[in-house]
Amino acid sequence: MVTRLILVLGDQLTPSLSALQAAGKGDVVVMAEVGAEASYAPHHPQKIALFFAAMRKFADEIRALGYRVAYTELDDPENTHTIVGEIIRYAAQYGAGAVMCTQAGDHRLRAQLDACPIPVTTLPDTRFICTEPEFAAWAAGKKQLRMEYFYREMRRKTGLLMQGDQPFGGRWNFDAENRKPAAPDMLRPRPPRFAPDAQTAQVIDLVRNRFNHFGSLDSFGWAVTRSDALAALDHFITHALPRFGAEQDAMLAGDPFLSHALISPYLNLGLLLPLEVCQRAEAALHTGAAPIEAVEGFIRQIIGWREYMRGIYLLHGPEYLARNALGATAALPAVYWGGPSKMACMGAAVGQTQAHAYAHHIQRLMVTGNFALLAGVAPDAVHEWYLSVYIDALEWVCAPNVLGMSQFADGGVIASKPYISSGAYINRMSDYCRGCTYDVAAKTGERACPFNSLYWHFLHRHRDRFARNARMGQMYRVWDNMAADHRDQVLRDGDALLAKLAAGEVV
Ligand code: FAD
Ligand code: DLZ
Ligand code: SF4
Repeated sequence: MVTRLILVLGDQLTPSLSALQAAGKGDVVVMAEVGAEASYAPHHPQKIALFFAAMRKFADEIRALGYRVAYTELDDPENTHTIVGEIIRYAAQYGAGAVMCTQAGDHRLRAQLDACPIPVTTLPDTRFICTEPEFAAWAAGKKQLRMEYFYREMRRKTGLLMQGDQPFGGRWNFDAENRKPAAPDMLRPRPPRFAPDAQTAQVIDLVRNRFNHFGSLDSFGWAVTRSDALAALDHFITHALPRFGAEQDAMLAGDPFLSHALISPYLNLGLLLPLEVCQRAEAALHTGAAPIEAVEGFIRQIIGWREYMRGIYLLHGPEYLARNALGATAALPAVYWGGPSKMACMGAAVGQTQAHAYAHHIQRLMVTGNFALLAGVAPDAVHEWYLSVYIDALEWVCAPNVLGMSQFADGGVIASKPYISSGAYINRMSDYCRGCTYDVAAKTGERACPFNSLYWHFLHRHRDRFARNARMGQMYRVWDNMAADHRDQVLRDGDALLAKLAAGEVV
């Protein structure tokens, strides 16, 4: 029988992966740590360490299941440092004439595999709930796509939180009960930290020596096996899920994690599967361990937002990455890479990102994302930053979140209006402003919170695009009713802030 190579990528660490299920006797599984994947963006060192450590553990796990595995370590002298290079090398070594793999998540890698001189057969990635053709069929002919309706389809498809054909509890969405502002009693027991074993410690040393990227390795405590990822999930369901909904938008300077699950890297690497995660959350509802608003909110993030983002990314193809609907061109301010800042919220969000490769959704959307959008930063630079610094960042999920949801660069495919706010929102949802050099209540002047003037400056400079948006008309009416000299001062302050940022001055 002709030997085939079964390529397993770093985010395909699932024993039930379609390519592994289709492998036959004699086939060789190829896994490779390569420079090209570790540096197509300047990934946070914790992210590289997580991928390599989890890949090594997974290779051991499937060897124990009986697979033949050819594994390339990063510092293997024969390493060609690209995925296709490693396919060619192992094909020669094993006399293989064909490759099979589960379809890669990113357009980037799909294109490379399409151009591989050895034919690559791809199988669908069945770990997702919605298939690529199913999403395309759902989207076809619709003028406007909305996540909420897609989510209902996924509820029907999975049977999650359903009673017959009706939503459990009589409603599809319990968001009205969620989103409480920050309060000191939201501090929760820290999420579990998995002390690196000798093999993972070796990977951490390798990454420390080889990659000089933004981010610290010191706090590395991510699960690198499925069993530890399941323990992390159990910890979340027991200790944090009951409070998840109410606290999901809150931000506290003293707690980077609050009631968040910290499972996105495990889902994205394939250590956990979306359906099993949701089923465990649903079980907590039925045993009375968590309320409906928490469980529904959590399940919506996974079978709703996560699947929807993937669907949009695949539907729009690689051209989506170049979108820049608002024509933003500014450079990313140095604060994003750890430079000094007088803004307490930016300092906190970037600081915890550097320390843990993690920030939760509202920090990403309403602090760092909001600031980049108001400052007119080029969306590809914003995307590169998010793709680099977060532990869970893969292009298929990062690009629609950054370019679509956060930066409105897709012109409204994902968000019906831009996610922008003045300092008042951040003040309401966090305790950051108390420790800030700026005054969140001041609208103009040197000490005024930068979000305040930049918010109105953004609305003013994009008036033609947004004034007729039904969800934004009220804000334009508020602006138009302000005294003309106040508006002029706000715009002058906004100009001055943008000029300072352009000159690389600390804001
Ligand atoms: P929780 O808040 O506990 O949520 C539970 C799960 O829901 C997450 O683990 C995640 O799998 C899923 N989820 C929630 N919201 C989203 C969403 N918008 N898109 C996809 N999945 C979602 N998520 C990534 O996985 N990778 C990224 O690169 C990424 N980049 C983002 C960039 C921006 C600008 C924004 C606003 C959001 C981004 N997200 C990304 C979505 C979200 O912020 C993270 O999934 C979440 O913070 C992960 O932490 P958690 O596991 O504690 O999540
Ligand atoms: C993110 C990542 C990193 C850092 N390194 C590797 C690697 O060395 N080898 C590998 O197979 N995968 C890695 N990955 C995950 C890939 O980037 C991911 O599979 C693609 O982006 C999905 O298309
Ligand atoms: Fe951020 Fe403004 Fe609050 Fe300072 S005052 S923490 S800049 S929102």
